[in-house]
Amino acid sequence: MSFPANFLWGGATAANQFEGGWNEGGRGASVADHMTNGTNTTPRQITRELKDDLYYPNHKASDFYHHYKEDIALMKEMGYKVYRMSISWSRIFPTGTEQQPNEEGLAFYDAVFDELHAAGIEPLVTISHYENPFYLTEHFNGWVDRRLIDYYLHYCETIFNRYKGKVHYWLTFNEINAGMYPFGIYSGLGILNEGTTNMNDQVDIPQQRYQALHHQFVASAKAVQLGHSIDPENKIGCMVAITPNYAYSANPEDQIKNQHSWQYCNHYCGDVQVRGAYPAFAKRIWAENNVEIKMEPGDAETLRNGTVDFFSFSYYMSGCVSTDENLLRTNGNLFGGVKNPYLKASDWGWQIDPVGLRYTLNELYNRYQIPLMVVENGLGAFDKQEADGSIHDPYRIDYLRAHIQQMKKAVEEDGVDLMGYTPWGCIDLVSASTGEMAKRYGFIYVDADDHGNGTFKRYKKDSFAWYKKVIASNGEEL
Ligand code: BGP
Repeated sequence: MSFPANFLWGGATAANQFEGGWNEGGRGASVADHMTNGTNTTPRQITRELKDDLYYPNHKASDFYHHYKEDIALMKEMGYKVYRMSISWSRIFPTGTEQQPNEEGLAFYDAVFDELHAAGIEPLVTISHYENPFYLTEHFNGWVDRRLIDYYLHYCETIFNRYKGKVHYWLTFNEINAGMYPFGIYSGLGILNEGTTNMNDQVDIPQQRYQALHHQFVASAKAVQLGHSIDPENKIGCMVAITPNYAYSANPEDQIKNQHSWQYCNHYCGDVQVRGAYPAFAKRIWAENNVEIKMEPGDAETLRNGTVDFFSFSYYMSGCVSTDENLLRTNGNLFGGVKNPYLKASDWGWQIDPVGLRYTLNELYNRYQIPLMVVENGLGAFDKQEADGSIHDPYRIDYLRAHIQQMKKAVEEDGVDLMGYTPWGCIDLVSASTGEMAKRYGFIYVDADDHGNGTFKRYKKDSFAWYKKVIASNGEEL
């Protein structure tokens, strides 16, 4: 017994970080188009107006817009069964508010899906991956405004109808729990308050944020119902960024703090989307943050009737929680925490923990008992291209191998129902948190630097042949 025969091996990207062509084919600007490049120590700036002397890396990104045929051919060569990608909302509705969709945008994704199917690859589409049309931020302050539910549903209806039969797997919102953190515009909420100038230090109003998240829950639940009614074959999932936290010590105060961190970081959103109602502990979180959610009549019923078919999540690292304020801290995906003395970290300070993935799979499966999918995982690292064009990335192979081994234990020994695995940034792309190209995740190297210089040519890294072997052996040869 190993991975099921129909296990969905593949890779993942998002339009805003990968696609480029930001002002081509009638596309409108997205929130990501208003963020400059940064580094691990210099935050990305957010500018309402685009400035000539600043560089906005998501504009060209990895230029999938002009390279999709060769990129899909490379995915086929690796043996992908699935490709997780997102549709750029502003390519379909440039401001997000139009009645009529942009036909050129729709046609682009038709071409991509046709190319994928010809290659035997099933698309898995994230409907909203940190890329609201910027207009919705400027004029509505993003999801704070309840009207976004209808704009989003009109977008969903358009793509569900158009791609019926071509797309069967959908995710409503990427890392929906990013909205639990003061990330405003960087999360899918698209909130940009006066006074915010950079990504790491945004003007945060918790009341707005929790209300905006509620609107996304309602929108997601309605989208699930709509998607099922348009095509009963559709499988629609949620997507949560999971960081399993450990208590630093056996001190019960550390343990309870850790339990609360799980509820806050990992379960608040998933519980609503899988179980169809806010969990009991939500009351404590609202009280602690001094917020009150305004629910409209019918919202509770909508949430109840729009639960997801499967649970997908990103997993990069684990965290550590302590009541001792003096312990060393470290960075992380969405948020950092206490440094765990048992783990090594990536060059960006994210603590590498393959066993944490098995732990997570067990926690989630025991909690929800619906199929799971790991739709992001990987190592952001500096890669060096040799004079002959090759890229030797044994560190990436080690990282992925160790995580797949733990997934395997979760499936084989613990009985977890796992649908598939799509490592993040399978072809190099722009980092969401830092805007760098230098933070690379791919099996395929893209010749571009942090300032958009380069040929954008694709090169296979050593991990390319390794992953091809993994897929061909269904995870037996690691
Ligand atoms: C997740 C996002 C992705 C992706 C990834 C890696 O939070 O869903 O969009 O970027 O993290 O993060 P980064 O690009 O910051 O290394």
